Amino acid sequence: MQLAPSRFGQIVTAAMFAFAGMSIAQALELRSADIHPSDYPTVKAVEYMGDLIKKKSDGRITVKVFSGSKLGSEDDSIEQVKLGALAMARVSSAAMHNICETTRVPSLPFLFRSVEHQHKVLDSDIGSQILKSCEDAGFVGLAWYDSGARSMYTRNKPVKTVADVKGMKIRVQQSDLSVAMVEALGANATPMPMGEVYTALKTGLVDAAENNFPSYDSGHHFEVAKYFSLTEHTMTPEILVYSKRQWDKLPAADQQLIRQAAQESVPYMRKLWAEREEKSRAVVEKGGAQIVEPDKASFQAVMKPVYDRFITTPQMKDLVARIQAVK
Ligand code: GTR
Repeated sequence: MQLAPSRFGQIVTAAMFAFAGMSIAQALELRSADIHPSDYPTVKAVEYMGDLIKKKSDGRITVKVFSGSKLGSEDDSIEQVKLGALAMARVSSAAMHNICETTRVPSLPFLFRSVEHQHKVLDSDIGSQILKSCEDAGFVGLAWYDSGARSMYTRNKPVKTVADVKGMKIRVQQSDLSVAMVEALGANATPMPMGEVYTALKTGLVDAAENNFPSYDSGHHFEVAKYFSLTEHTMTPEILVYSKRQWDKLPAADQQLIRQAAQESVPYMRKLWAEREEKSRAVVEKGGAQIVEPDKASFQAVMKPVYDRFITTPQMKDLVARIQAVK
């Protein structure tokens, strides 16, 4: 009898695990999605987590990262995670804003005073509470990753104060909070996936976008929007989410192992992130980007309506107060 190669592979795998005293049901490949290219810190961090998981499980559990939007936009991969078709997705927490509303809190404009402040908050029970809050929506939050601060970049003129963005069409992430932030600035928000931003800027569909240096670099946005104004208006972190549907089928020991590996990938990711921010800034400057130091206070001054509109429940108010109190 001739066996198809894939069937043959399954049998060999089964035999190997049977030999090692495990049942075939325990061999597990976790698929994870990321829109960023393979050299981006988020992708590297999830791969690193995969190495840890493989080691800790003696090769039984592996992770495969599908980078570069191979599995679609962030919204697409979140949908697949929710359905249980995909184990994990590393997305911007902005992609979770409309699904799990507490994730809006760390994206609030000018909430964090510094990277250190953000790390302290996300490493504390405040960070864990927000991760946990996504379970009702079908997502197990495994880790927060760095994403620095997002700043505004424009095609035609440098942005020095908030008055300069009035009436501009600005691309934002697909989140109501991101839309509201840009509207508070007196501009028009155009939500779209990251994969469409380069063309939107190039063709003039939008006048501006906003992101951190690594994404401004890796998406080649600096080639079509050369004025990068350090508004640093939000520090939306990255988030790693696991499908609750798949999670609930895992033995408790495997859940523990995966959680631990995710946490252990955080310091590694932070190191990669800090290096990449510096490197990307140098790349874009060399590529002709002009870095502008704007009047940040003028941006901060108009953001109160965003807090008023989104921080409505006692739980959200409490989270904001606790974050502000972290020294
Ligand atoms: C990046 C983030 C991506 C994506 C992108 C965007 O900073 O890492 O996950 O959300 O921003 O603006 O769409």
